[in-house]
Amino acid sequence: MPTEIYNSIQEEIQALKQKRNAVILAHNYQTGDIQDLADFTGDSLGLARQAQKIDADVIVFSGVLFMAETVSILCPDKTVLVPDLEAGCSLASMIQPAEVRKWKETHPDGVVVAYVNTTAAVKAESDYCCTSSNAVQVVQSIPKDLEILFIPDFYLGSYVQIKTGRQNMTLWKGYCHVHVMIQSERIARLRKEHEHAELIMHPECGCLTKSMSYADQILSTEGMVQYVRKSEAPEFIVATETGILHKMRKENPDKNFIPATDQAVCNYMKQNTLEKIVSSLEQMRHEVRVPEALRKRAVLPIERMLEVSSNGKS
Ligand code: CIZ
Ligand code: SF4
Repeated sequence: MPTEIYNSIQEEIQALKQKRNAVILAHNYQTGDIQDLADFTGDSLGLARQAQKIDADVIVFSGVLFMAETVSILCPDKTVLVPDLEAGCSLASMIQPAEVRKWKETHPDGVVVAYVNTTAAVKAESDYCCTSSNAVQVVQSIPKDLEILFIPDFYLGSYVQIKTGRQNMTLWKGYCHVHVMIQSERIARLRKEHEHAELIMHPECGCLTKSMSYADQILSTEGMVQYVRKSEAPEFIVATETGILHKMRKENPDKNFIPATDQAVCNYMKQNTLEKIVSSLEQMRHEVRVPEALRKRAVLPIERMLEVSSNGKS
C-alpha cells in the first residue's frame, strides 16, 4: 500500500522522479498531458542527444520503442525505461536485419542509408543513419558511383531522390500507416480555404511528392516547431501526426494551426499514459537495453550521420 498521498498524478510522478533520479523525455507526438509533464520534448534524435547531456540515472522515454533504443545506443550508462512495450512503429517494422544483409550480399560495394525509424538491429546492418532533416545531406555525402539502399521509408527516399537527382538508389517500399492517410486532395482544399496559411509537411507523408511543389516547408517535427516560432504567417496547415499541434498551439497562442487531417493519430505513440509512466517509475519497468555487441555496431551509422551533418544537429 502506498503511504504517500498525492493531490495529482503529476505530483506523484515528480516525487518518483526524485526518488529514482529520473528524467522524462517525450516525443512531439505524445499526448499534451505527457508533453506538459516531460523534462524535454522533441524528435527522437534530439531527445537522445539531450539524454547524453543529462545527469540522471534513469530516463523514462515516452515515445516508441525504436526511439528508446536510440537513447540506449547513445547513453549506455543510463537505465532507459518505456511506459509500454507495445509502443512499436509500423514503419520500423517494415524491414528486418536479414533483408538488409541480403541486399548487401548482392551489392558488396553498396551503401545502406537507414532513416532513424529503424530498430537497433537494422541500424547495426546499416552504413549511415539519417533523419528527415539531414537525409539529403547524408546521401549527397556518399560518392556518386556507389549504389545506395535507402530504408525503410519510400516517401522520404523519393524526396531525397528528387532533391539529389540520384539514380543509383534503391528505395525500400516501407511507409508509416499514419502519414499515408494524409492526402494531397485535402491539402489542396485546405490551401484554398486558408489562403494566408503556410503548408508544412513531414517527409513521411504519402502525398509528399504530389504536394511538395506547393509546400512551404518540408521538415522533421522539431524542425516544424522551430519554424512556426519564427515564421510571421498567421496560420499553418500541418501535415504530420496531430500530437505536434499541442506544442505549437501552446507556444504560439496567437497563431492558428490546422491539421492536414484529424485522423493522423499514431496508435503506438498513444499507448503511453501518465498512469503507465507512474508504473514505470514505481516498478522500474520496462527496461530497454541494446546489448553491448549490437550497440557498438548500431552506433556507427549514427556517428557517421553526425559527422556529415555539418553542425552536428539533427
Ligand atoms: O525522429 C523522429 O522523431 C520522427 C520520426 C519524427 C520527426 O521527424 O521528428
Ligand atoms: Fe511510426 Fe508512423 Fe507512429 Fe511515427 S507516426 S511512430 S513513423 S507509426
